[in-house]
Amino acid sequence: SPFGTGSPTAKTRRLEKCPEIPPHLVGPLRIEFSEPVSLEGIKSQNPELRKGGRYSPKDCIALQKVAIIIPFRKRDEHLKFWLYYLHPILQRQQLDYGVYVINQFGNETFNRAKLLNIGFAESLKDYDYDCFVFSDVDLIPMDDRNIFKCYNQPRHLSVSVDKFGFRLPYAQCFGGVSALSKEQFLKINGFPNNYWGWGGEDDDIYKRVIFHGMSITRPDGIIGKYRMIRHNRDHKNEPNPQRFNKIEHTRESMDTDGINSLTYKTVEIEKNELFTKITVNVGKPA
Ligand code: UDH
Ligand code: NGS
Repeated sequence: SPFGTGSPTAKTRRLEKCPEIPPHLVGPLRIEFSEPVSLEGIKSQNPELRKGGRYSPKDCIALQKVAIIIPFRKRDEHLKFWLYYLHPILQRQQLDYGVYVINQFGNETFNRAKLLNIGFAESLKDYDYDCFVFSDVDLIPMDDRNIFKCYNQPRHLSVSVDKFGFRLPYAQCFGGVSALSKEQFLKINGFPNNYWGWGGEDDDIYKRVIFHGMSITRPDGIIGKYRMIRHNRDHKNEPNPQRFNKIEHTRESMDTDGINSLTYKTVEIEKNELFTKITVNVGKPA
């Protein structure tokens, strides 16, 4: 060979796929919220991030391209803790990832599931993601073996949260943090767009998954430990009185209400150093 027989140099070596089990995971993590964290500090601790909160491992080809979607409005303190803890974890997990904060514009009633649909649609304009992890801004994993990737079935990641005494509150629980591949997400027609206010949208998503012949996977209760940042109920996210009635009708509504009926107006896209912030007008309850 004209290149000699020695080991290839860094330049000519072709990258191999990352290992199935990321080698630098540490397991249980100490998570606390007593000391505030600063964006400047997080930036200097994560020098390998690219604009918009993007990362890919430099020594191997990531197994999955993951968009992390966070529904958001006026939770900047929580977001700082999320970025502080999650960026290092996601890098140890050797993911090719991007962080998308979907910020609801204005003061109308909050709509978590619609924001998640928008995150799916907007992140795909950025990159060819194959996996979507949907995470509340106030939930931090306590073990980095809880990998933010997709599995052969939709996955629930936040299985034992401190606020529930580290137990799953109910078997069908799919709220908090969940992961669906692009294919799984499209199969269920995404998430419902018309759950305004708190509650029920996660149960609707669970039913969509089951009604499409899939099931939920979860990590065990040790690896699936989470801490929630304590907070009071937000303004304009009161419990939705219609939620019980709506989840009774998922089967009839799921094929017409979802990613195929999503409408919204993009107000602003900001590519920050630690995340991409997309401010959207989702409208208001009909
Ligand atoms: N969210 C926002 N801003 C809002 C409302 C919701 O960013 O104004 C997002 C955020 O990512 C949050 C998620 O939507 O984590 C879910 O909303 P939530 O945190 O309000 O839901 P949760 O069930 O709390 O965690 C409900 C109120 C609990 C009050 C307890 C008082 N002791
Ligand atoms: C159920 C809600 C879910 C919610 C879960 C946990 O009752 O949306 O409680 O809530 N479903 C309905 O209300 C129909 S929590 O204790 O985290 O506030 O996610």
